[in-house]
Amino acid sequence: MRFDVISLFPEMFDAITKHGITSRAIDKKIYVLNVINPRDFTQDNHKTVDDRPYGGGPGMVMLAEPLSQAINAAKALNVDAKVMHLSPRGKPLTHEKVMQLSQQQGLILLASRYEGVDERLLDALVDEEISIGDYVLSGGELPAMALIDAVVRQLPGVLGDADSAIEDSFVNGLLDYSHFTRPEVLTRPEFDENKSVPEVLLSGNHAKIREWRLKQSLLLTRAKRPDLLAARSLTKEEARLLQEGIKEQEQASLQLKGT
Ligand code: 4FM
Repeated sequence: MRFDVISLFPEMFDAITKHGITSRAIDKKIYVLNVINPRDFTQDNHKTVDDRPYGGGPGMVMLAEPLSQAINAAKALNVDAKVMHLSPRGKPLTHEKVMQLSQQQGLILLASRYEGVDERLLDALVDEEISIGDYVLSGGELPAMALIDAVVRQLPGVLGDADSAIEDSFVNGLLDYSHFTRPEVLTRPEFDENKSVPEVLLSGNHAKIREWRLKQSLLLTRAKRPDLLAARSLTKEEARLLQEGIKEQEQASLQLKGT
């Protein structure tokens, strides 16, 4: 897959090209990331990329001219790619949308800055607007990187077995179960010594461990993201484990209250 990103801050993308899974995937030639700087397409001595808004008001607006040239350069390198603008006014980025984008040969991502972009540029050259959430950031670079990271994780050969399993747990509409590692007892005062690692995880009984984890996932999702549970139907096993888990939690809380 090929990403061409339009950004005034190309170095920011080192965060994903130089670190972790997204860096490894470049080494494995699973995807290519190229950043195009609209400042390189300016003609004036000051390399101007923005100007004051018509009608007045605070802040600056990105000029259509350098942006259109940058996008056209990206289109020459990434034929047939859709141009996506990262913006709070866009459609929410969801797991489903990420899966859909991961089927594309290439994407062109416009990461804008300042208070906005000349609307005529958006009308002429942007195919789709995407938002990563209902809050305002200082630019589209972090949203573009969030999108690239989420999409690259879905490309064949990127995730090892371990990471794939974590992914599966959210894909199935439930939160991941809780994890524990060594040592078996934590002794610093900030840790509750009575909260030991669940026995079943030390048992080596893999059928029981699987059941415990599924029950944990169901209980955690009910407690932290009831909306996810409401949007999903349960298998017979899941319904049984959830009911068992709720009863166990009720018993435990009664014990604590000393009844
Ligand atoms: C976007 C700043 C456009 C300036 C932004 C301009 C955002 C989000 C976001 C900041 N993008 N989801 N939330 N961008 O806040 O996608 Cl002109």
